[in-house]
Amino acid sequence: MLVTLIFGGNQGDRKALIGEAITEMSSIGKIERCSSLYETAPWGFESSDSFYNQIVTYETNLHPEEVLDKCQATEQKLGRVRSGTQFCSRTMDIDILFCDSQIINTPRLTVPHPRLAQRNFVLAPLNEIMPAFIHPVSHKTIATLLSECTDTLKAEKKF
Ligand code: A4P
Ligand code: MG
Repeated sequence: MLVTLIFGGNQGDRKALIGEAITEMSSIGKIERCSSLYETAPWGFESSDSFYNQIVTYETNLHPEEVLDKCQATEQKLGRVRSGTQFCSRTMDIDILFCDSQIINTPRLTVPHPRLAQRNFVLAPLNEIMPAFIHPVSHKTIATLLSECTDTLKAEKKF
């Protein structure tokens, strides 16, 4: 299965933490593609600390819920503190965007990620590495979703 992950954080050494998380997650399988690192203002909440985000695809033999377990263990390892509020500052958030073209709705997992089409910080790096990929629910390409996205926060390519 090709799993697409987004890494993000707005606290601590953002670039180093994302690098560590990407390496840690390579225990699930081989890295296939990697976007640039993007900087974006916080989406959905107020903070002066901007986010870095990066998207990586891995070829893995694990099941989606096992990938989620590894994402959550890696967040913990890199100092994530769960505050209980939905959109908040954090050292590391790892979300699953896609698992091949599967549609998953379980108590723990919604794939494709339900808010990805509303966010430039997801669509800009996705468009860099897989513009022609077809979203399995909306049946639109990433390039189309980006062109239709009304998010006003600019995702700036940094590295
Ligand atoms: N969960 C369900 N589906 C998934 C999935 N596809 N991937 C469940 C990962 N987790 C999934 O997540 C809460 C629960 O979602 C998990 O227990 C898991 O079972 P969480 O990581 O504990 O909480 P969260 O990340 O704070 O919440 P959520 O709803 O994932 O927030 P978002 O939507 O990820 O938003 N602005 C910028 N610029 N960049 C960012 O990266 N991130 C957020 C977080 C807000 N604003 C941002 C950014
Ligand atoms: Mg999350």
